[in-house]
Amino acid sequence: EGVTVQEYTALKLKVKEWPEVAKAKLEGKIPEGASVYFVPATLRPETMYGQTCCFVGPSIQYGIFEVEKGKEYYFISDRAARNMAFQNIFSKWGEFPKVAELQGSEVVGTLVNAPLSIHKEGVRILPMESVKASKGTGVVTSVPSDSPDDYATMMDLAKKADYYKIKKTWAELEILPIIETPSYGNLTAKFLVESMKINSPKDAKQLAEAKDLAYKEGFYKGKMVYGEFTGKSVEEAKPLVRQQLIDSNEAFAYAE
Ligand code: A2H
Repeated sequence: EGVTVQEYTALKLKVKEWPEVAKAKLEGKIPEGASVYFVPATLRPETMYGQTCCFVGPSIQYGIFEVEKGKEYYFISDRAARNMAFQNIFSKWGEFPKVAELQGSEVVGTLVNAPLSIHKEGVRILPMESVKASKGTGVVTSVPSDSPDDYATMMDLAKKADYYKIKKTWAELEILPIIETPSYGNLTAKFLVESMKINSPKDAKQLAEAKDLAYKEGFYKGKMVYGEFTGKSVEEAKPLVRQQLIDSNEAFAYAE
């Protein structure tokens, strides 16, 4: 790990409906009327309009932590909960009460509301093998227009839906153009994955290269083509969208 601090935007995706496995395990553990949120950490808040699902690592162990008793609960890794407890995110400094433990595979299929996403009906929690337990919250929201990892994973999930035990339609939501770039058009991740002939989310080396290209082009040359900040550069829009999400209590700052 480096010495620089990563300033993430932690987004709050509210649970609308648990799958049966999770529902059974959570019986009696979350008070009636409380809200549970999946909390992905992102570096690209300006792309949140295009969220199509949210990833967890299928074999990672997660917790549901009590942020405000009876009211607000977060689904994140233990490591992230500990970090958040020292960033004034929980009600008591240094404390992060865990009310339930779940493995990623047990929450696949959960329906959540993704703030700003055009998919107002909600998006699904889906599995991604490359999610690292040691980074962010262990939860990653998926924006296949601008993240090559997300794009490659969504394609694979749709192709092998039975193998992943998901409904194919969960991985086939519309991919929204959000950012126009001079070199890669308005679906940067799709363009790079296709032109670099990346066939699988396991092509780690090529995906790392695509991620680097996408990030640089998007940040330094990208222009918004969707949302309230259409016409602004990505550099300008990024802090504006972030602040808007924080002000509406749909996100908070998280650093590590
Ligand atoms: B980004 P950095 Cl549109 N495991 O958000 C794997 N990847 C993780 C993760 C984890 N535990 N936690 C966060 N991430 C992803 C959006 C996005 C992201 C776009 C384009 C690029 C991009 C939508 N996914 O990231 O290593 C999250 O995906 C490429 C840099 O801390 C987060 O931002 O620099 C980013 O990686 C954080 O990566």
